[in-house]
Amino acid sequence: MVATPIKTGGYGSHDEHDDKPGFFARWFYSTNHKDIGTLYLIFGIIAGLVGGYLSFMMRMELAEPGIQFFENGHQYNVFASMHGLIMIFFMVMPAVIGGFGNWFVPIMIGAPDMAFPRMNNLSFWLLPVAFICLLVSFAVPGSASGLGFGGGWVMYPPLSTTGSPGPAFDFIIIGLLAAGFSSIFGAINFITTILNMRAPGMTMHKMPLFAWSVLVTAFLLLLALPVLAASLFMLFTDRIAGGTGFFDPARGGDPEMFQHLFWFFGHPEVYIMILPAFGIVSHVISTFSKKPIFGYLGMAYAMVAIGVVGFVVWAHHMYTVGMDVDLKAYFLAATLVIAVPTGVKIFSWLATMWGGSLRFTIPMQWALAFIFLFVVGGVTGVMLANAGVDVALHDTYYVVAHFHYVLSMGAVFGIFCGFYYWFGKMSGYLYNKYIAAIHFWLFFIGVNVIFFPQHFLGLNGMPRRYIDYPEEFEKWNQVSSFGAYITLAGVFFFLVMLVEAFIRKRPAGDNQWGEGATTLEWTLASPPPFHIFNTLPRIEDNDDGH
Ligand code: HAS
Ligand code: CU
Repeated sequence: MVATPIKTGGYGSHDEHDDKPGFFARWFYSTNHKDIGTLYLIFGIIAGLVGGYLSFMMRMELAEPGIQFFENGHQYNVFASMHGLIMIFFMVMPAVIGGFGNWFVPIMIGAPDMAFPRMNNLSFWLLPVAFICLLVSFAVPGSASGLGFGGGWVMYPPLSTTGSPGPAFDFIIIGLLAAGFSSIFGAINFITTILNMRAPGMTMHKMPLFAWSVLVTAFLLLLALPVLAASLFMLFTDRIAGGTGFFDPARGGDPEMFQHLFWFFGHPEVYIMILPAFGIVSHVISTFSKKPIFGYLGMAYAMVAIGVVGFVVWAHHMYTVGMDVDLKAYFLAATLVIAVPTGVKIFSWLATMWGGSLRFTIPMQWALAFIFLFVVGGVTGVMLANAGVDVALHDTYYVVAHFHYVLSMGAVFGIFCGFYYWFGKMSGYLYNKYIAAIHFWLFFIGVNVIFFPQHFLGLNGMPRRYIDYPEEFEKWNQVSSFGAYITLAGVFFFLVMLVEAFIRKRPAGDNQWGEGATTLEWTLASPPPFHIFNTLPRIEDNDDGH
């Protein structure tokens, strides 16, 4: 008699003959850093499509003066607010930290997995819950003007207290608290893993720069997110019946305090989004220059410096609240200081390429575009840091242009750079480089056409967060909206690239980036522990005559 396999309970459908988990167990109970990383990336892509849809609708609306198809200004503001929150908390952060961080930090430092694999699972699964809360908020009453919360991603009171009495904002509070705890748990996990689980020989000063970037980011998360959680909770107690009045001047509170609390989180948050991209770009630049990264230690400590100084510059977002001129002078000076370590990074990337044998592969194109566009966004940041200038530019499209150059073209280009660089490693397949090139060029042209004209709009005084504008702003708005269509086509080709690669299933092999590069990609940013690699790569010139 042949024994029929018995399905045991517990973790579900284990096959009798190997311990490969079934689909549900593999993806829902997962404690494997690679599987969790994959989940984060898929989640980030989905959230990115939702956030992208919201932005596309806004650009359609702003393509000409007058109100096109939104019900009213409130609905537009709901789209703007949710676009910001979704892109930040559900697209960029999950992709760079949860996705690439989970996938590659343990591998790079020679650890078997993350330190707390089950907490890792919790970190991920809090996110879909949080995301659902945000989506629900679209559909429930916000203010007298309609459904949803339209007070901006910065959630300033009184727009987020008496201005939005409906449950829409409560859902956002719950959602962001969940997302915040997800990040805090993730940060604890990364810090513990990196500090305690490095392979023998992998000293801090040998650690690949991507791991360094995630370590610094994790400290920023650990110190900044609790402040966001606290301020959200204070909003919550202000809102509920007989509220606390923390931010209500009529009850002795101070709405400006919310801004301080928010930006104490909010400014480090922008570096949370960009530092992992710095790490990714460092690997890609050195791999495709066939040279070790220039100034390895300087690169690592520049990130540490950005992280530290990033905590003491927050009020450059608040120059117009009427702060004391001495205080403005301090925040101005402190903010400018950040351009120094950032410059160290930019010039080290250039020095890495200098004299290298460059290969303009798809990830390298994203990396080069990253450097160029991030510098554009960086220098407009330096202009905004000047308190006197910012009084004119605050809350105009100039600020929108600035932060999209560092985010839509900084953080997002960093994400695509890493995605194409590691795609073969993660999926095992090769992508079609022609489709990928179309994706890159449509995206590169598209985002520049969207956001470059917004500098002009801002300098001419067009305020942000409005559904309508006077006719004088029409020309550049039309151009900007046209850029959104180009970018949308780029997104389409990204999806085509994914589908094609997974249908064709061309094996990537061990050597996707050519002779030496497979080992180079792990080691150029630092010397590796000998037992992870059989041979150390020889650094040599390309054979194609360069
Ligand atoms: Fe920013 C607003 C200043 C970097 C994201 N930023 C925002 C907002 C976001 C954001 C999302 O001081 C809007 C939030 C909102 O909704 O209201 N930002 C800076 C400065 C830097 C900077 C000085 N930002 C970022 C990064 C972000 C980001 C990175 C996300 C990824 N930002 C501001 C200010 C505001 C602001 C004001 C408030 C505006 C307002 O009114 O609301 C720096 O970290 C940038 C450093 C990088 C560089 C480029 C490379 C450096 C080189 C070295 C030489 C450069 C020199 C400078 C000597 C500087 C190559 C030359 C100066 C020239 C002008 C040519
Ligand atoms: Cu800032």
